[in-house]
Amino acid sequence: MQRISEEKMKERLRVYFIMGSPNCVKDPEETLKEAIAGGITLFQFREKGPGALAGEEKLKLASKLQAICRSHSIPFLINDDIELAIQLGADGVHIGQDDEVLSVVREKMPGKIVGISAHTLEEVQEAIKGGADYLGIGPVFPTSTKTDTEPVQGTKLIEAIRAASISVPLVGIGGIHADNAASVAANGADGVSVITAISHAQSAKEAAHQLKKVILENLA
Ligand code: 3NM
Repeated sequence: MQRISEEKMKERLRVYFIMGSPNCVKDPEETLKEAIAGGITLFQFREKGPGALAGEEKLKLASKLQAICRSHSIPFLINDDIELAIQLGADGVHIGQDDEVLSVVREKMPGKIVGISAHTLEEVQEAIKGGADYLGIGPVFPTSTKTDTEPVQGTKLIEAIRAASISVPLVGIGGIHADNAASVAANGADGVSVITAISHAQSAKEAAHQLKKVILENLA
């Protein structure tokens, strides 16, 4: 099965919303619907952190969120849990450096979107070799959503990737919101991945809309 083209992937990355039930102040389904109404372009179900659902409950919420994405033609990705992604027929997965080996995941999910987090140029090269469709680069800014991150790095690695003429689709992640997203796009990211900027916003719709505006106005 053919992989998504770089060009299409980049368009999908403009406003990449990540969420699980521990991130939500409102109902997760409502939050996702609002975010979609605001213009998010990609969604990742990441059920992690204090109070995260497991087993049947996790599966149920994933199915509901997948159905919402499907009815709005927003690709639905799952964080880490490859088996769940296969079981649900998700549109793809996102993995970290410590999860399953990328090339194995790639083989398990032919034609699906496979993304990976990368923190050094070496990891970037390995990810491309292993068949990643996109990279998550972070944390760009301080974040309290994930406690085991690498050190904050601003847009340094994103700039280095583009300076090396590497065209791989990528997003910045970590502490990004509408007020600081401009520099992430201007320095070479194809979009931004956010959790709290949308999931904790008074209006998820407005937050997504503002982020999209900033990204589209500042793409390099
Ligand atoms: N990964 P928020 S930072 C899930 O640096 C995740 O790889 C990161 O949440 C990385 O938008 C992060 O609320 C959390 O800061 C992003």
